[in-house]
Amino acid sequence: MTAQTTLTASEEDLQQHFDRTIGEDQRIEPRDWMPEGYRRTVVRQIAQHAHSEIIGMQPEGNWITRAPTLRRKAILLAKVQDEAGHGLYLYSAVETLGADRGELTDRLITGRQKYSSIFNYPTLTFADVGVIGWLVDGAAICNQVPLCRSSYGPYARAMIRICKEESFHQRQGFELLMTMMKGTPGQREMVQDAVNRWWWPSLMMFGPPDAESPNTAQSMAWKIKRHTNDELRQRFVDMSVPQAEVLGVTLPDDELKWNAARGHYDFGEIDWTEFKRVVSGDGPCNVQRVAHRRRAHEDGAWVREAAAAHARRNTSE
Ligand code: BYC
Repeated sequence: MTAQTTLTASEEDLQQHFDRTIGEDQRIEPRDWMPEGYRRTVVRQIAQHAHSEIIGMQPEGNWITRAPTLRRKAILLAKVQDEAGHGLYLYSAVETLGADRGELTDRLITGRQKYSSIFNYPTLTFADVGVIGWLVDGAAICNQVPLCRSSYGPYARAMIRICKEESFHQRQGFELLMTMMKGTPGQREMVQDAVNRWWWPSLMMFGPPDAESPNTAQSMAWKIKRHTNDELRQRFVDMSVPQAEVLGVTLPDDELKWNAARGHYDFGEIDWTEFKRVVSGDGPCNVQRVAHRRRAHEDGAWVREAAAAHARRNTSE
C-alpha cells in the first residue's frame, strides 16, 4: 500500500496514511507523500552511504598494482569494482528523491557531506586488504542486512544486491587472512598488526553510542534504521570473536570477555575522541581521500561534457 497525493487530501490525511504505511511495515516509494524530515533523513543517509562506497575504493585500490599474485590482483580488482557499483546503485536510489548527483558529489568534495570514518585510515601492508574484507565488510554486513528492510523502497532494494556482494567480499578477506596465517611468521605478524590497527576503527563504523546519536530514535520510528548503533556493534563483536579464534589472531582489547549473564561479549571503551576527530576531517588520511576524489571528479569533466553533448545531439536529430 502506498500513500497517494490527491488535491483534496489534507496534510493530516497524508500524514496519517504515511504513518499507517510505516506501521504496517509497507514501503514508502518515491512518489508517495512523506514528511520533509523523512525525506531529508533518507537523502542524508543514502548519500553518505554512497560516498562511503566510492571513497572506500581508495584504501584497497592502493594495493591493486602491488598485489602479490595475479589471482589476488584479479580478486581485488573485482572487489573494488563492486564498490563502485554499490556507489552507483545508491546514488540512483537517492536520485529517486530528487537529489542531484552532481550536487551531492560537490558536497562530498567540499567537505559538506560525510562518508564513513573507516576509510580515513591507511592500508600499510597487503594484510590490510584481508582485514578490510574480514572486519570492515563484516561490519558493513551487520549494519546493512537490516537495511534490506528499510522503509524506503529503493534503498531497501538496492541493499539486497549490495549485501550479497559484501558477503562475498568478507569471505575473500577471511580466505586471504587464513592463507597468510598458514604462511611464515612474518606473514602472521603482518596479519596481527593489521588486526590491531583496524579493530577499533571497525567498531566506530557503527556510529556514536545510542545515547549520543541524534538521529537513531527518529530513524528507528520511521523504520529507516531497524536496529540501534549499539545493538549492531554488539552483534559485530559477538560474530567476530569466534572468527578471530579460528584465524588464530588476538583482538586488541584486554576487556573482551564472554558475559554469560548478558549472553554477549563485553568489550572495552571505544576512543570516541578519536572518532570525533576523524569524522570532523582530522583523521590520518581525510585530506588525501577527499583530494583524490576531487581530482578524479575534475579529470572526468570532459567525459561528462562529451556525454551531455552526445545526448543533446541525439535529441536534436
Ligand atoms: N563515519 O545520529 P547518528 C562499506 C555521522 S561503506 C562518519 O548515529 P545515523 C564499504 C552520521 O552520519 C560503509 N560519520 O547517525 C565500502 C550523523 O551525521 P550528520 C558505509 C558517521 O545516520 C567500501 C552523525 O554522525 N555504511 O561498507 O542515524 C569497501 C550522528 O550519527 C559515522 C553506511 O553508510 C561514521 N562511522 O547512523 C568496504 C551504512 N557514524 O547527522 C566496505 C548506512 C555516524 O551530522 N548508514 N556518523 O549528517 C547507517 O547505517 C547510518 O547512517 C549510521 C549512522 C549507522 C552510519
